[in-house]
Amino acid sequence: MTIEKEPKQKAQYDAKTIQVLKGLEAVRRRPAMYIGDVAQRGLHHLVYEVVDNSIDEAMGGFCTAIKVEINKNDSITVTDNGRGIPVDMHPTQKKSALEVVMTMLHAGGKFDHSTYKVSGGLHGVGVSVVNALSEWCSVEICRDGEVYCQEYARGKATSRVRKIGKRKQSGTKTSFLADGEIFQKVQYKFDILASRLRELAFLNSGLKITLIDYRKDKREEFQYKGGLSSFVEYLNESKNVIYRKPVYIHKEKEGVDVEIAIHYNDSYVETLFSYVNNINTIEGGTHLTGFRTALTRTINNYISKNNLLKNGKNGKNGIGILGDDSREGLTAIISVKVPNPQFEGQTKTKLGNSDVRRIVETITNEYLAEYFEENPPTAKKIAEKVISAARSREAARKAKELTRRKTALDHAALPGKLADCSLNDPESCELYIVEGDSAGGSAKQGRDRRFQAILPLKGKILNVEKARLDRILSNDEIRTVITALGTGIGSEEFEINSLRYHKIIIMTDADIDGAHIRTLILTFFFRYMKELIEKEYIYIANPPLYRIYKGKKEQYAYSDEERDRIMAQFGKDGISVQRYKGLGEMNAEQLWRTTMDPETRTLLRVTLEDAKEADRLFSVLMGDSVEPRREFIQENAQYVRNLDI
Ligand code: 0RA
Repeated sequence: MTIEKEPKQKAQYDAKTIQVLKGLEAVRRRPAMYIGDVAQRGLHHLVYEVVDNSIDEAMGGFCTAIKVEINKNDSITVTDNGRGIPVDMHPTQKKSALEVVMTMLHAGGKFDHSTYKVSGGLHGVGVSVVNALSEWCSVEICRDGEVYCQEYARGKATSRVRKIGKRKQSGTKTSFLADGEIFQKVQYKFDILASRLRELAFLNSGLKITLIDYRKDKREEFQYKGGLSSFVEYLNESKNVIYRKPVYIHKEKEGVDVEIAIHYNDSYVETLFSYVNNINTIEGGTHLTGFRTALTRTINNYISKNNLLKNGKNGKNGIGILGDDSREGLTAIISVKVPNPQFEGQTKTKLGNSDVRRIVETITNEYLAEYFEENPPTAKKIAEKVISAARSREAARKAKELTRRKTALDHAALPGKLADCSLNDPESCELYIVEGDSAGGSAKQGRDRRFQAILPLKGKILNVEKARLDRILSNDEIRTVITALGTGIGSEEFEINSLRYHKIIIMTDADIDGAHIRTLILTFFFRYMKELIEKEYIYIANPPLYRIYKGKKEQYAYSDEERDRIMAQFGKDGISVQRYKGLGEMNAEQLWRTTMDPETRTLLRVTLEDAKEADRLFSVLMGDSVEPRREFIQENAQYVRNLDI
């Protein structure tokens, strides 16, 4: 998860306003159409686009190593040892194939013989898009013992394809500098690139991916012989698994390659990620449906066959096993490679191919049933875990009923501590979740009561990482939050359309306790109301750290650098600096002016850049295992202090 500044306006584009333009001009005119945005996300997307081409080559079995270098000036170099982009004359374009791939929109696919090429969506727009959005770009290709190269500027070739030497090893090396005229800021984040490259290494077992950062002499190598098994082990690092080795399935059927790794742990959360052709299918789709159906069915069959539910048959007299029960404490990855994926959904990350559902379902059913027969101790542990989940679901249902009654939308049901706003339209309404009654009091006084609601939280909220839903719902602070939001909770009940505010702003002190409370609240949203984060409704308030004043002059600083700059401006004599240790030190008027006034405040927006890393991070920070947490905090001392998750 990353936190970035709230954008002042969202990029808008609609099909009618798009001019049909020749070549790459269109890309430069409307970059967001091709790479999503021109902020951090889009910038990193350029790297993925280039790497994806090398990954395609690896999936075809022609490439075993990829190197990604962040150079000192934030240009990027991607090198692979594949066959090299063809350089011979293109039959119709009268240019070398290389030049066509690099300078013409969507030319990439035409050459590509690799089976699992991705079509549509954000990925697969082609390396020409990267070229168009780069100040300069250069490609070096080794094929048939020769080295060829060509250079470009803002999408246009600035040289011919020429031979520059001899080398035996084939491959492609692409370098580019993202265009400062297009991107807000050309500065890569090592961790963002690292987590995508790590993921690609998990998804393509054996492939070696190296990331080198020359700006700070950092280097990391990702290579996993275990593929998805390594992936789930990585995700489970700070959890207690209930059997030793992940259940691993890898089969091909009707041209669809299906790979699955399953490892249960003793927690109560489900961590299930799905991929199609290396793309994270955030919205799921047929592959995920097939897997879920088969998992529940196989476990259910095993339980009935072995008569493990003592109180009668499933669904009769006793409890039945539902899908949710079979996924409590489950960490699993499903990755399919499909020749012609149909992507659907709002973000084009939902697989639509209906045959894939049947294929995944059949493979999972067959393999799992066999696995359970051959590994009774593991099967029994999984069954017991699932049965216990079903039993406590019953308890949770009762607790939930209580909350639901309280969630009814009439005002009387809203928590007494909530100072609601007068407007009703969720889109213009904001909820401030504030640490402590005293800051809550200032916020209530200082706010614009038309559209700002204040909910003070006293003390710490429950660590949801260590509790089941029924216990979570018996926690007063959490119940208050759920009721104020109006959405309800749980897979059946959560209803985003009932959300009463489209900005939910967490406002805590800038100290360790504040960071802890913020993490607890974020963990709760991440585990139980993920859609709030996906829809980017969650924000973090950014209160000032210092007040600098001299005579009548006064300014607020939000970082040490800003403090120093203001102090230099004011001059040395008679200057005073107040360091804010908590929100409570500001009066209502100051709090409004520095932190709550939409005209002047900066909010930090929480985005789900990377659900896998966020998942791991929350487990590490909030889970039981001490060792990974200690390691993590040592490695990321700075990171944890600011809690930039
Ligand atoms: C199409 C055909 C061939 C290679 C490639 C694409 C290719 C593209 C990229 C992009 C980055 N690295 C790459 N490596 C290979 C080769 C066809 C042949 O040699 O027969």
